[in-house]
Amino acid sequence: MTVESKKKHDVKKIMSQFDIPGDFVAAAPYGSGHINDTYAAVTDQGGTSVRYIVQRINHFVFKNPPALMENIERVTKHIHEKIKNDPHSTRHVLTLLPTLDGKCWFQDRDGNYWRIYIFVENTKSYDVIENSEQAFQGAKAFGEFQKDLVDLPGKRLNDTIPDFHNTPQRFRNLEKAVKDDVKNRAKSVKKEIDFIFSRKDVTEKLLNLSAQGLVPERVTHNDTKLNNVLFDEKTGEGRCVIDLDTVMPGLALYDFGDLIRTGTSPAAEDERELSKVRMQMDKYDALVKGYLTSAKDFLTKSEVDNLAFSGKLITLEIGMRFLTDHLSGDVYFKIHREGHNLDRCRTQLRLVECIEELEDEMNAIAANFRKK
Ligand code: ADP
Ligand code: GN1
Ligand code: MG
Repeated sequence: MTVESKKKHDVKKIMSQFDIPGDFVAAAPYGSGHINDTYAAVTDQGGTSVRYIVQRINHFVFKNPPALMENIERVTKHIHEKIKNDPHSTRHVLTLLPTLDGKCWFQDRDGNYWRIYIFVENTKSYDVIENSEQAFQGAKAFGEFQKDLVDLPGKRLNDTIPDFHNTPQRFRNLEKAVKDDVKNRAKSVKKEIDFIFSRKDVTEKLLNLSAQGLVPERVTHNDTKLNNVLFDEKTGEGRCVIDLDTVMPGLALYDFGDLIRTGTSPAAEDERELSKVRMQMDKYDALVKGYLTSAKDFLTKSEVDNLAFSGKLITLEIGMRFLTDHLSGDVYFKIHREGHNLDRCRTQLRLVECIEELEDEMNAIAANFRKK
């Protein structure tokens, strides 16, 4: 957790730099993201309350916020253009508010970068999935998001975090954290370290397929945990994909893998009772169905063949990242208690085991959908 993230921010002053009508009423921290500082801010616009999402971009994590905002501006404009005749378009894709001088971000005197989005009202996001329909809708929304970006014109998007899903690199980062052991914690997590180190081959498979040209680079979201999609409160439809900081060149399977990681177990990411972590096959089935509903026309055979594997890969990768952060003294992910990153790591590793137990069955489900 960075020191800046503990500071209180003057959201009213930040908002005064943006072209927003009405009067500021109040602002409060919002959501359960691990990275940015997010506020919901209320304005009074002629007697009507209108809310906005005001976010401080974590520039410890994202080293070049203007390059990141350039990506988000291009991507959101592109999708807005596609659905411009939809009267509810601002419910389906994020909408950035301009600053007084026409930019989409503002830098304050302390060097913090800020952006403001229209608040998508009457929606919900779920940290833990409740039913198969949500799994289906969430996966369909992320598949559609990838599909919308297949024809994004212009230059390659900026890499907002280089090597973000380079799993072998994440493995090496863990090896280094174990070696450095700055907090003297490695001894107490030997079991977790051994679990990961014995799965080195898993970390290399996707990049090998990519090097062979079997899985292509695409524009992907790269952080598709299910609380990064907003569901319509009334219809349950999952339509507005949020948290676009990591939208950049990537592999489609990174996105599907994170859907498996976050959409199949009934346990919270930081659950301490590991027996609650389970692979629920009905949710997995719904994820495959939802994702392929949107994505089957552009995916290659190798991508579809590796849908189940991607869940094991990404769950192991995020487990490695939580363990690396635990060993490094909790410098990256926001934590809310001692050992929080270790608890998060343990749920991931348990889910990897569950996937390994059911991998053949999971592969059969994906293969079955491919035939349809
Ligand atoms: P982080 O990178 O920290 O996860 P997010 O962009 O995901 O930040 O935002 C944190 C939370 O704020 C989300 O999980 C969601 O609940 C809420 N949120 C973000 N953007 C919007 C929006 N435009 N409308 C409504 N809620 C939003
Ligand atoms: C972070 O930003 P948020 O909370 O949606 C992280 C993801 C991890 C996730 C684990 C930029 O996502 O990569 O998978 O936590 N985002 C970044 O919950 O590192
Ligand atoms: Mg988020």
